[in-house]
Amino acid sequence: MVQILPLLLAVLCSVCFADELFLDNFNDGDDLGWTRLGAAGFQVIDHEYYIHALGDRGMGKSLNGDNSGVMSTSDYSVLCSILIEYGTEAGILARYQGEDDWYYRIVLRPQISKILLQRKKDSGVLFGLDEYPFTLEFGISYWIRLQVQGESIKGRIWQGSVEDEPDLWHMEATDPFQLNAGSFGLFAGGYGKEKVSWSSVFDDVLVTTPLSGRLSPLTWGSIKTVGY
Ligand SMILES: [Ca+2]
Repeated sequence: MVQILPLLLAVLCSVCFADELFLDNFNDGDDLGWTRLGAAGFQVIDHEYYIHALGDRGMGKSLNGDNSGVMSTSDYSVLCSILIEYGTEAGILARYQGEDDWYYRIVLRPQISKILLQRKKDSGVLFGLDEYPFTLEFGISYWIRLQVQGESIKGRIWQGSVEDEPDLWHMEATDPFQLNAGSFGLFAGGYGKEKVSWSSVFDDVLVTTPLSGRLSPLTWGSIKTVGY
């Protein structure tokens, strides 16, 4: 038992660490470095990032990465806060390379009280990987995390403080169709038969190496103390 304890401590310490790769809390008042796509409005207001309709329907996404807008590694974990003011969907994505390539995304769908884990091509195809029933309210802020690690794609959502992140993954899939790093991104949109305006608000975008095991207090501290 005496010999096991140091080994156990070493293992615990190794699994509760994640390296920060990218951080933007929009407190500098702009979205410089982000690549805007879609017919949408993109504005930083009061240190938060708004992606909203210019007319109705449509969709906007904003992409970034730790190496000139592209991720330096294909294994990473994207965290941000998200609030849907109105509209039909919003979320985060990973491994985006262009409209003809697969990427992964988490979609919040308030009207059907679900969050969805999907593989998608903007040129048209969509493949559902997993889903999780979750009642979403307009005007309420949530935390979402999308993690891509090899063929493992995982996601979760929670309300409250960032420190309240559950250990449980709400959605999981094994999928081999897009293993390139690509870019991560934020998106919002308004689809459906009815023409609706839409707007979502993002903040505290933090990309780290994949989490394994318990979460690092260092991760949460960096959101609060590092000013970008
Ligand atoms: Ca902020």
